[in-house]
Amino acid sequence: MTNLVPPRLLQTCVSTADRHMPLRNGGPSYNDISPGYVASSANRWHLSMHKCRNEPAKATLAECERLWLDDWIPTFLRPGFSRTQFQLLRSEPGPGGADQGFHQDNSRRGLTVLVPLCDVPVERGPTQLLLGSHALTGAGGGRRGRRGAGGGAGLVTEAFDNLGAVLPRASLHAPALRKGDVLVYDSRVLHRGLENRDSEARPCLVFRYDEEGCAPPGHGPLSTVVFRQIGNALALLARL
Ligand SMILES: O=C(O)CCC(=O)C(=O)O
Repeated sequence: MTNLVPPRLLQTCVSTADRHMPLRNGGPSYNDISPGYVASSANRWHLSMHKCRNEPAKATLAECERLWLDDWIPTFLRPGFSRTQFQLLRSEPGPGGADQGFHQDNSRRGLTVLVPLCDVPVERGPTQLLLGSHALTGAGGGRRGRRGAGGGAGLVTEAFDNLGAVLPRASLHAPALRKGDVLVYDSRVLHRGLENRDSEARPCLVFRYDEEGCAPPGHGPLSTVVFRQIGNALALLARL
């Protein structure tokens, strides 16, 4: 959605986030500033706001949430859903950077809401989405059945069963975003953060919502590897 976050609220979010992580390059290391940053891979840093004890900071950042939480998240998710993730994510440019691996945020229905705290042109490594791939899993909806439980072989079988239907429809998109835009996607959509080839970092807020009984990510080591490869294959075919 374009231009959803009003400039004043966005500016408050930016300055609050800036106190927890430097939004520009060249600052001291994250752990000097805010213990709790976790590097998920080279040049990608996450700070869970669920663990952050600074309540005013959390409240300010969560103010954004009112823009989507009451009105339309309930039109997609069943009652009883909850926010399961709230984090600051920063992907940096520089040596060692690479595209993230394709993954689902949850193998069952959920929503991911990403709020860029800066403009994200293509060279700054936006989120790349394989549209249509949500149909690989969770088509029956609801809690995990036996097949989807634990993210093991059952989930892989489910994905392969659905691959024939997904293949002709899958398409690859990495939309450039403007500060103030909000990117929302079904948590089952295979996606990844692209390498940041710019000179500036890409900071964003990530909010995730999941239905009751569908705790994320619903994947284990086996399905994580298989789904990454399915993503690579679908992306390759989508480019043809
Ligand atoms: O970097 C992005 O845009 C996507 C982030 C993501 O999917 C993740 O960290 O799990």
